[in-house]
Amino acid sequence: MPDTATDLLAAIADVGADRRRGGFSRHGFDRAELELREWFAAEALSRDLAVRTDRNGNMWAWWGEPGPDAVVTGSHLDSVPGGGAFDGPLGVTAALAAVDALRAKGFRPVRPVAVVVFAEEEGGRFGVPCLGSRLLTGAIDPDAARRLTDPDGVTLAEAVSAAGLDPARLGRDDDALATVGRFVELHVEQGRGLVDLGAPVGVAGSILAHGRWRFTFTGEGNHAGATLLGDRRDPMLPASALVLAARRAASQVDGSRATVGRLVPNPGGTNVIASTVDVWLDARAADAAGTRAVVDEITAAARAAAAEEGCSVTVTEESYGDTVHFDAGLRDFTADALGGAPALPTGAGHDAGILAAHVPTAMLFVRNPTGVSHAPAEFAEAADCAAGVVALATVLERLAG
Ligand code: HGY
Ligand code: MN
Ligand code: MN
Repeated sequence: MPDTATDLLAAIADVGADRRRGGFSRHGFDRAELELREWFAAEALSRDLAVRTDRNGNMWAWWGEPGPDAVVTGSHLDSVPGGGAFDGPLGVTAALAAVDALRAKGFRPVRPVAVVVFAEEEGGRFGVPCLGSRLLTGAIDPDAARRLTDPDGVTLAEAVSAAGLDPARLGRDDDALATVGRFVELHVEQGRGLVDLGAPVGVAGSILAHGRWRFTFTGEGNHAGATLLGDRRDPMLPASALVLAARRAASQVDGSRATVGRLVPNPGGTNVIASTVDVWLDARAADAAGTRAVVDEITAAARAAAAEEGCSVTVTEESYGDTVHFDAGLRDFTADALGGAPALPTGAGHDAGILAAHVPTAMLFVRNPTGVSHAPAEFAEAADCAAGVVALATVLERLAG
């Protein structure tokens, strides 16, 4: 009996387990993710899928000769810090299980089929989400990408070089892109839409516009006990004002979200007034205008708070992507193939959102009982994962048959 998607997830349940945070910390080209790459290559080879790693570190497992008009599925294996077990890996394991299911029924594709694993989808190490698919499609400047650094100061160029890739070759890969006829990504739902609809599987309609902005507040490092309040220029104050402004600004734009999940004081001593504080803002809305309005409001509040405390502030847009509307034809074809699966919007970004600008792209969602994601509690029932595999196999058979 071939492994189910859930069995395959169980096989990697120890890789990158984060004892301190809980959940998993698996980031682009780090030890845990490299171990997952080896696991994926072995699983693919055991299915006689030919594995190739492209110039940007994305892995492609081919059923048939790589060629134009391929039907590509897959997702990512990296996680957010302390992330769940399903976000990314479920799309990869379901793709492998779907290949098994199609083979078991004697299906022979007339188009090439590939299972892809995109690099650094979460941006958990180098800060830019969907880095592998952005590089593949030319959605990020390769020189800027090479200079991206992780929290330890390691550049992407150094990391990919250590992983056996040539950093000079990072960048748009027209040859790889030309093989993709359609892309279908299966993903655990990050929300409760399917729970509320009582459906195990759905399709994606759209992705919110979203981006990331880095604010650096600079004040004066000093002694927590010896420095009078009137003599302080404490960057923690405008940083705190930004956190509160994020919630306030987002509450004023319907359907938008603004989050600060990462705030790093330097040097970070308990009895030390910080000299600088870095704050990363994640902002999302139904469209570009909404996202910009939220970010502008937050930026104005941050600048005012910095001035009041005698601090300076710099703002850098680290990534941005407009609203994604998935190909209506492929969305409806997929929904129909599944007997009328519901179409859902999502606030979560995906590599499918990047590919959608280049090839007809669709997403399948698998029910998440709590809707929780980017946290150890993220979950999907085995029966719903199995329903997702059946759905994906059905869609792949229709597209590649
Ligand atoms: O951040 C996101 O929406 C995705 O999980 N990378
Ligand atoms: Mn994610
Ligand atoms: Mn994901």
